[in-house]
Amino acid sequence: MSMFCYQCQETAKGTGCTIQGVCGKKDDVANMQDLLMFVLKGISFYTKTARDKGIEYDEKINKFVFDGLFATITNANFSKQIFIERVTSALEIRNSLRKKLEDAGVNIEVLKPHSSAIWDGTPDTYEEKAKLVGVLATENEDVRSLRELITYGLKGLAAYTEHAFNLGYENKELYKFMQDTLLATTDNSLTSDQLVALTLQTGKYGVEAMALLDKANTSSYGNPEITKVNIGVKDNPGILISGHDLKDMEELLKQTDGTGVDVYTHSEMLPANYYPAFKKYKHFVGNYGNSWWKQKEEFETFNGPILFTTNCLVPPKKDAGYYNKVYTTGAAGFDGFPHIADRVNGKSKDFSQIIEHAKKCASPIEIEKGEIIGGFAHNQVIQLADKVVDAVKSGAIKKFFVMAGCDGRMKDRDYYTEFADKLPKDTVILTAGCAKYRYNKLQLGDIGGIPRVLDAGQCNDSYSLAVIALKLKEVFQKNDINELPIAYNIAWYEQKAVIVLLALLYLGVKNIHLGPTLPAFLSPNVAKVLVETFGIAGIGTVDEDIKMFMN
Ligand code: SF4
Ligand code: SF3
Repeated sequence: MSMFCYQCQETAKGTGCTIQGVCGKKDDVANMQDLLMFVLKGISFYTKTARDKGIEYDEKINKFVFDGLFATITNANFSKQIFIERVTSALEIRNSLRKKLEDAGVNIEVLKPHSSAIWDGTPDTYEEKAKLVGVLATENEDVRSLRELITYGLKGLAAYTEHAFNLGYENKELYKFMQDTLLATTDNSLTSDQLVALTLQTGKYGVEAMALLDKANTSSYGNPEITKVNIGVKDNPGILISGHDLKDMEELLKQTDGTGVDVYTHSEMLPANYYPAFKKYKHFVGNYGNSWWKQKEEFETFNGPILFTTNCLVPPKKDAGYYNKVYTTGAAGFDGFPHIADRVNGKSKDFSQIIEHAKKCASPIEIEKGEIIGGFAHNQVIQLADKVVDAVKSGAIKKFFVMAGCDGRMKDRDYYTEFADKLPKDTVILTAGCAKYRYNKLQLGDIGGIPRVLDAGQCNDSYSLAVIALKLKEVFQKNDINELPIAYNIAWYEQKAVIVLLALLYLGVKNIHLGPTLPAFLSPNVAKVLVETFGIAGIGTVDEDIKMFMN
């Protein structure tokens, strides 16, 4: 075994990647990510101590911690170099914070710091140390399971926190929670019950992070509105933007305006098409392609350069035609790909390099034609509330199915296409995240003008689905969200889906079905707790599941 990672749904053999990631992450990168996680815990020890003692520290440290967590999520960053640099910076930050506390008279030794707060090394020693501090360093499988469940929730939380931060929205409680909780994962005195409670707390902060990001997005770019998104192409060369960061989207649209270069969204960036502030750009053509795992074919035909603002990046083959056309920015990274630097002093990122590159490329080859409809975030749906409520009261809509989450490359996800297709015609799918690509191009029709697939947006816009559910609870005067005619059949892949799941659990949603497989990081005992306390279940066959849900 040269690495160990089981944080995503596609982990090898459903147990863990031990030689190389199914995602393409090499062992050395996986190990550097583990080491970064370790040192972030060390930093968190000192930030917590500083807060406890009322000693102020540089705000940039908060950002460093959530940035670091974000960079380790599945398919975001494959750059060994970036992780080595981050570990080095993390050690410097940690050590200077320690010095600051000592200078203020704090006796660190009596606080019995965890080894992550003490260990020091140089890049030539990182590899060796990394192998000792990974996931398997926690021997008890139930404790490990709960610690990792919490940690993956924190990674998702960090991603949403970062997007909100980029738009100038902060909630300092989130920083404190992330750091205190990272540190709590090193605390051997915590009982399983306490860790379960911390899992739900993570869900609580997940709700807050999603609410913050919702506020950041809608205040900056307006409320998403019903939109027919073009999936065909135009004649100009284009840039394809992928990932989740809307600030990058805004700056790219501004900088490409009038250059003769068009902009297309890819995968999780599709919902950018729903925002009023982006729609006004004539060179914003629409969406190209499908969810992340089809990128190897779709990037070839796109012809122009591709910008990754976050996950999901699939490492391309060296001989891929688009190999020299991929750019990363923010949390995304890949050794050898140009990385567009962060904003400095409030100035925009500089996308000129990728724009110049696009000008030299051919225009995209059309792979699809037509439109898909979306933009059903909470504000829009609540405007349609009367119509929706009438449809429920008249029996025209029997049930809603929340099918939010992620897509993935495994064949067993055909389940979701078949499930959507076979659902009775008096049901409506509420979706968010890239899971939608499994059914958003099926012709599922509408119910009295309400489309049968309502896409709220990106995975974080699952928040909208929760707001809609809470609104329905109010309208139908129910005491419990679980009394509504809403079923939850969620697809997960990476750690943002973990925070969405924990957020739903925190909101009291029961009987969530999670697929296509349950997480490998749930030990049998932890899975049992989730089943018994929250009614979590996996999926079966499409026919049996539809029957079960409709009863
Ligand atoms: Fe394996 Fe998933 Fe980890 Fe990649 S992120 S190494 S596929 S478990
Ligand atoms: Fe998709 Fe990667 Fe999760 Fe934001 S783009 S949902 S998998």
